[in-house]
Amino acid sequence: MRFHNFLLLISLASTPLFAATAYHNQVGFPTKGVKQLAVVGAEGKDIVFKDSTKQTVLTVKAPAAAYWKPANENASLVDFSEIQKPGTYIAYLGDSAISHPIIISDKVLEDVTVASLRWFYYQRASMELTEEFAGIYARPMGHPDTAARYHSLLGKELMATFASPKGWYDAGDYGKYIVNSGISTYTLLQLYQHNKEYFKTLSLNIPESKNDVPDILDEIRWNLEWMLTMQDPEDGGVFHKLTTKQFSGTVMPDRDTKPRFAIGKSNTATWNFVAVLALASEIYKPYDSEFSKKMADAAGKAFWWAKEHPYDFFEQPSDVGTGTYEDGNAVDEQIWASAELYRITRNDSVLDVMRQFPLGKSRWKLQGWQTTSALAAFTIATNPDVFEQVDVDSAKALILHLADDYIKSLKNNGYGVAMTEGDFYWGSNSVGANKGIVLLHAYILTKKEEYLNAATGILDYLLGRNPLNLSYLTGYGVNQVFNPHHRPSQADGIDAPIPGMLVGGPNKSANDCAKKYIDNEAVARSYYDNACSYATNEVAINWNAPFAYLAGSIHAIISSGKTYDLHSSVEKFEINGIPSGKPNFSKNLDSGVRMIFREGSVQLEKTTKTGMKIYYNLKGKKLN
Ligand code: 9MR
Repeated sequence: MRFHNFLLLISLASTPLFAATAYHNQVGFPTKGVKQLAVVGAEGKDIVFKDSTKQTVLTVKAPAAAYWKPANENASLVDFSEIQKPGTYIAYLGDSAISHPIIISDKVLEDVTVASLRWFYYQRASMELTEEFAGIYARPMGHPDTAARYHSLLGKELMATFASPKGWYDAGDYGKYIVNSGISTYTLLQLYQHNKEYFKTLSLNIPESKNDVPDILDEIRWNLEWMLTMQDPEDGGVFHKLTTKQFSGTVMPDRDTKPRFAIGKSNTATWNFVAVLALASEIYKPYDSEFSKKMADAAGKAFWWAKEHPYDFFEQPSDVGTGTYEDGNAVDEQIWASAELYRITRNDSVLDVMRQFPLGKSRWKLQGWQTTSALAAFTIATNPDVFEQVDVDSAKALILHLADDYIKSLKNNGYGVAMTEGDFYWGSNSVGANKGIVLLHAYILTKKEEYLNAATGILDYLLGRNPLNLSYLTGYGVNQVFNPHHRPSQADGIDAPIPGMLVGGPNKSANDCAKKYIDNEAVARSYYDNACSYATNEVAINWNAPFAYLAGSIHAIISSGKTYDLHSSVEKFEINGIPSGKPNFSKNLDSGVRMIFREGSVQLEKTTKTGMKIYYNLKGKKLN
């Protein structure tokens, strides 16, 4: 009889009666800091945490299950922050192990920070990756870009060439795009700026590791040097991108040898260039004053061009098929660029340009390659000694409004992830990571733990606390993504993809081979781990950068207990030739405007929310 009961118990343990699944960060948790997992099917039951010797270290009653719409599921958020001893643990429900190994260690977040930053090295154009730094992923140099051409619409001499080497490949493709590399570079510069002490000594094991400059700055410089080559010396405007005319096949970088062209010169690229180089010039000054001055001067020159060309939006030429990074609204870039340039120059006419469009409610948007007001807000709010109170107040309002909105979305959210259904578009993982940055900025401004904890929840989501039970970072986690859309990883003949890449993630509108996986009821499941899915499984520098910020800042904050000093002094630069006056830019035309040829003249076309088209002449006078 006894024997019989024992068998019954064993069989029960493997029946659905006890079946529950715990979703959690599969890479690990720092010893301090909040630790949570989401359990489906365990409401009110005891979750028992055992260490590697099977000793129970903590028992937590799973709280009432709560719904999280993107997963279309009820889950209980179980907090085990009390465990603060490094080690490996397993969560049990009854006799069943319901988690992956739960790792508690002060190294784990540093590991993923380093991996996600090292990926930028793997993305370097114009450089051979040697075994010493790239290991099995060593490869020949690709894209020297020493004789790039100008697309015919730029109106340059037909056979003219220019040198545009270095920079990072944008994503799974080999293009280099100013707008996107700009925000990526900026995010990494901020990561350094906000956690200087930590990053000063962090080694990335890259070719420049032995010099006296922090490795993260050496890596960022690779892209800054490329960005500088994209400024047209004739007028200071910045080319939009440098790519082949069409995407290459799935080949290694050195096999993509078609001519590369500077394509378009745009206001968004130029403002973006100003913002990034202004911040960079301050950060690099202690290490290389000449390089720093070069960047500050380039930013000043570009500012002048952008101001004079408010309507020069990028338009994809008909013979080009590479990424567009198209944006019919450059107002947010104008605010961002002026805030950065004002910060280092204190030039009043730059301040005027910044204030032309206030950071009012219509600009309370999450940052991304197309929306940059929040970047301006970060800078203004965190530099109260540079900007006036009225500007600081509206910048703070922007950040705290966004952050509080994300906190609100955590109420009755069983996964504890501050993401909503609307976030699951192309690159949703970066939407999460960028929300994490906003939350960390709110933390810098207020020191309220709930912001830091919410940011940690998003990091946990990316590393496994999601309904697919998947770590979205290549090379990390028990159950990790394996087949990203990334040409080198697809073409190198090595099974495992290059480590440290964050894939785009679930996308409810994916229109590629992932289409059959779209789950309209549970959008966070709309994902396909297959290289054919660029819309859910590509990688990109503007997704890795916010991931690195999130993991790196959380690690630095938790391990040092310190955050960015709001009153650190700012270097002041003298830049010649910044003209006074605001851009000739009508307020009415602030969004969705493009330049077209119509009825025999160049006109501006604005599409209203209802789809109606309104036409203006170049001075902003309404024509219909
Ligand atoms: O990240 C971009 C996403 O926001 C757009 O919806 C998408 C379609 O235009 O393009 C993404 O960017 C891609 C770029 O155009 C080319 N390189 C790969 C980028 C990531 O997929």
